Amino acid sequence: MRKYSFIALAALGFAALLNSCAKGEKSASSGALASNAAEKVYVKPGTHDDFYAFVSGGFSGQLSVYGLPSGRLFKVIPVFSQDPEKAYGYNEETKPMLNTSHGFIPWDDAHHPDISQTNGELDGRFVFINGNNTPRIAKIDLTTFETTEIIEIPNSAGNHSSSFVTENTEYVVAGTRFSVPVPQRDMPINEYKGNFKGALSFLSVDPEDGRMDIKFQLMMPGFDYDLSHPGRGKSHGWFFFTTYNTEEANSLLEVNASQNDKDFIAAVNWKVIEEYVNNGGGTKMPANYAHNVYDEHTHSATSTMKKEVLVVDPLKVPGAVYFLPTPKSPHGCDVDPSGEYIIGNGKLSADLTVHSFTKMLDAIEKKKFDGEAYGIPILKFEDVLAGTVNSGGLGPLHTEFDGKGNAYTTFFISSEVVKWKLETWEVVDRQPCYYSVGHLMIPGGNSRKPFGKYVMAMNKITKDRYLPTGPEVTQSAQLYDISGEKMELLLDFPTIGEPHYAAGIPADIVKKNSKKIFKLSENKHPHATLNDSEVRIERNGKEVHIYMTMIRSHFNPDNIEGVKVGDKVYFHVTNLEQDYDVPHGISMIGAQTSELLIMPGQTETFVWEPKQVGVWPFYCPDFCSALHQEMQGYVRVSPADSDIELSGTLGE
Ligand code: RUQ
Ligand code: CUA
Repeated sequence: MRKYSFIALAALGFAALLNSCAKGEKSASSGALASNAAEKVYVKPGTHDDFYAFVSGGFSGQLSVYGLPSGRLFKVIPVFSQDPEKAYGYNEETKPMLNTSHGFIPWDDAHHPDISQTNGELDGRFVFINGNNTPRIAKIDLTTFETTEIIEIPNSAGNHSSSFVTENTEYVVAGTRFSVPVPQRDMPINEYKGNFKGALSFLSVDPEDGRMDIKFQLMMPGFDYDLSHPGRGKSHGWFFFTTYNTEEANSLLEVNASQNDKDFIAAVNWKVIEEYVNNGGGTKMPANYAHNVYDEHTHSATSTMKKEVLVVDPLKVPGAVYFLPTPKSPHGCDVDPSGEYIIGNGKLSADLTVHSFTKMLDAIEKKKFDGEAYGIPILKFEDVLAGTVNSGGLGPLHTEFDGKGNAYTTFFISSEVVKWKLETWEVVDRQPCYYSVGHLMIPGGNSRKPFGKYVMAMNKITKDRYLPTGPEVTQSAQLYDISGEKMELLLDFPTIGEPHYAAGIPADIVKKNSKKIFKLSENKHPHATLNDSEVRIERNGKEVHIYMTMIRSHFNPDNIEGVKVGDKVYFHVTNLEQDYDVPHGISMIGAQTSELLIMPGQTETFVWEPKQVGVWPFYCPDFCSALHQEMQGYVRVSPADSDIELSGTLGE
């Protein structure tokens, strides 16, 4: 029976989508005409946007940086994927960033960026983001906008309920989507039920330098853990995770994981577990995972394999975990700025379920349980329910808050953003999205202090919204003004990859800390060439190391002889410039790595393995000065048995 109702719901949803597309077209154009939408997103040439938006790239594995309200793209920060533009993952310095227990993995699926917080407010120091595919959490430093740390998550798979930070960035949290055998082993898949486990990982973040470490993993029943958010204010100390597939099906999940009328939101009291762990609780379990750290002074990354992780059994910590029944395979799990309301969006439902933190504590205190799952107490739905939003939409996914008592929920199937009021649960506005919206973002929307001026919707499908580009068309974001009673669509702009979540922050918090150059005096790269007197070329068997400098508009040296076929040539190149925005690049014909783009004061290395005898040019690929085209040089490559001596010259 259940199966039929699910299919009916999906069909209904499809009809609703078609409907809303047709309706929406009209209201959007009249909306734009009726106001000064263009003016509201116009950022005059030479002036700055009010907000940064860090938008996940989904299957591009990267994070892009946009300005709001203009929707202008400033930078794509390489995180989990190699990037030839910046040589990330290609040069010798950053290759270790992509090391994992599965070897060098130069791709991932990046979903949920979240900005570091102090006292529940955005502090603009770091952005964290998860890699789903080969479970990893990355940290991006917002002084350099570079990825400076990646830690692999063992015992995890499809790292999706990640990476969300607690109120003082005590933890960045990573929950497994797929449950797996822990430890991994060869076993029949159909013995999933009762045997697989779901690890929820709490990564501590050092308050001084931001260094991450897996503090503990909570070993939960074998459900799918979809999304999560921290408690804040009164609920600080708790973390909430949506689950689906509490049926523990292992095949045809679209039917078999939609059997239960309610799945759970898992409420985890991390403070109690932290105390338990600090007092010696938990079990050290053998593991194998990479911890990769980029050092700004050596301009280089190191990768360390870790061999142990601390595992906590929830049943051993009284008061650590409770289940809140939540209808219809909930996806988004969002907490309002006060910390009182926990919203579970049942993606097969039309209504939103809002749980009350106060009621939850009360029910726990009175031990009003409705059974248990694998020993974890289940609270009674009615006892924790704060209210239901009868939305009239279909397929609710994610909710954000404006800090003025309103919440905004996306509906995938009916393709719209719905505005509703906290506490009265009444729907007050709705606007169509083009089309099939997933996440939405209000700057600071996952904090105690949202900046409720704009909401950005991230859409899965664009169809006819842009010029066609063959079968694959862009995905996109849409910006709405939410400063008034009614939301107003202002702008469409294309995104890179599939935008899942985004994190926004007032520009002023970040831009004052943005680094302009790397100081040469602080360059501790082991192969740096800090002035022209250190320029040299050394041979070590078949390895040749060229210690080279660059400054407007030449390389030193620019003529190199004595390299032989079969050599492995390392170019260690230092940019001696100390002015803002004067990078230089170097690219070598036939090099199998990418070019390098080197910032002022920085050193980078690439490897070239010449295969053919000849005189081969290299050049600077970044138009750095009026004489940029003159910034070039040659390497003479002689036969393997040649006895030409290594030499490098400039101006001779
Ligand atoms: S998901 S469209 Cu990967 Cu955050 Cu909800
Ligand atoms: Cu340096 Cu062009």
